[in-house]
Amino acid sequence: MERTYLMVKPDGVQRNLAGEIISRFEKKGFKIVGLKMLRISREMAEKHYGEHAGKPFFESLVGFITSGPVVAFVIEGKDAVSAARDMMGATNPLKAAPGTIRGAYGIDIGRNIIHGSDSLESAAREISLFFKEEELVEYSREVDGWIY
Ligand code: FUP
Repeated sequence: MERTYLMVKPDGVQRNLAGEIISRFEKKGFKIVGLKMLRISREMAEKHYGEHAGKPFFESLVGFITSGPVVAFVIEGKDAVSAARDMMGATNPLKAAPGTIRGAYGIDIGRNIIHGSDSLESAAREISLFFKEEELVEYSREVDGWIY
C-alpha cells in the first residue's frame, strides 16, 4: 500500500471545491489517513516547491500557494501516487482530460486546483513536511482487501 500527499490549493478552497475533490478520492476507494486545513508559510512553500527554485514562475507559485488556506490530505491505497496523478490530470488544466479534476474544474495553469506528489520519494518528503506523525491515523475498514 502506498501513501501520497494531496492538497486542495487556495483557488480550490476559494471556489468551495474542497469537499468535491476529497470526495472523488473517497469514492474511488482510497482511504483518507490525514486531513487538515492550513495556511502555508513562505518558508514551507519554498521547501515544498524547492525543485522549482530559480524558474520564472517560482515567485508567483509561492505567492499563490501562500495566498489563502489549503486543504492538505493523505490517502492510502494501491498505487496511490500514480492513481492520484491520473485523477488530477495534466498540469495545465486546459490540456487535462475532461474527466480529471483539473480537466473538470480549471482553466489557468497557475491555478490548477490540486497538488499531488509525483513520486513515492516526493510523497514521503511532502507528507512529513505537512503532517506530524501523530496527525496520521491507521485504521481498517470492512472493504479493505477488495477495494482500494
Ligand atoms: P504538477 O506536478 O502537475 O503539479 O506540476 P509541476 O510540479 O510541474 O508544477 C508545479 C506547479 O507550478 C503547478 F501546479 C503549476 C505551476 N506551474 C506554473 O505556474 N507554470 C508552469 O509553467 C509550470 C508549472
